[in-house]
Amino acid sequence: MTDRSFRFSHAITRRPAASITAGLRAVDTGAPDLALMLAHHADYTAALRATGATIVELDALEPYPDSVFVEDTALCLPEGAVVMRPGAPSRLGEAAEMAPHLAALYGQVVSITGPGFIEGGDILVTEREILVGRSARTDAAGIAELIRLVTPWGHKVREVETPPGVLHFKTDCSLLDAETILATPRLAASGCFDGYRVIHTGEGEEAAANSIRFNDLVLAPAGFLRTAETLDRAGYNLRLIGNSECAKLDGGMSCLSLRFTPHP
Ligand code: CIR
Repeated sequence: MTDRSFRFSHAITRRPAASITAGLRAVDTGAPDLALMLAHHADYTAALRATGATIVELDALEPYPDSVFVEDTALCLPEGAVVMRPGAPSRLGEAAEMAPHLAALYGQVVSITGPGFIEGGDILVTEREILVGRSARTDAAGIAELIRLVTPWGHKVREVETPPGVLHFKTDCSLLDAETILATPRLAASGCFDGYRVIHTGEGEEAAANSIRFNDLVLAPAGFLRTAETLDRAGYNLRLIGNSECAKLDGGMSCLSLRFTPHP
């Protein structure tokens, strides 16, 4: 068993833009505080860097309010990067902005050209497969194009459902290690993780499901005590990161980075 699904040499992040106040959100819970978001973002980036990985921090991109959520722009596999085609019209252009940064680090960069749509937040890569959730942002045509692109690289894609009303598949789950997934009970109930070990988020703590395993750390949003205790007891090296401002825009730990180890 290798552990390529959570060992990373690189991550790309992008500083939040001042235009974040115009970012997309399902429910308006108030304007994000940019200064606090920048502080949380700096903690997040420092935690990734502390694992020894190279962190590429991109400048803020004002024309795209949601551009801090870089995960949605690409799928980064060891063999190459796939530039996504975001299903949110205001985010479509973010993918092209990311492409040159991936080309600087990868030998192979390919793109979803459409007509389908797909966002990185709907994609969970495990040791054995790539799970892709259909959602309001990711459709069957987008997934079909992804399958055509990554099958020649030896990857197996499984199409699953994102629970209704949930933004992205990974809003409700994350990979903790080669065999273990942190998931909300509502997503795990669908059976999509049968064959994996599943750890449930604590009662009323669905928002803790969007965490990330990055090398020896698990980065989880602060403020979810039951889930944090469970992860701690299970032996994960937990780092809690403030997420109050990104949460106002339906963002969490995974959205804030692209994580990868390009094959030489
Ligand atoms: C959006 O609605 O697209 C952003 N406000 C949040 C994106 C979060 N991304 C993610 O979960 N991968």
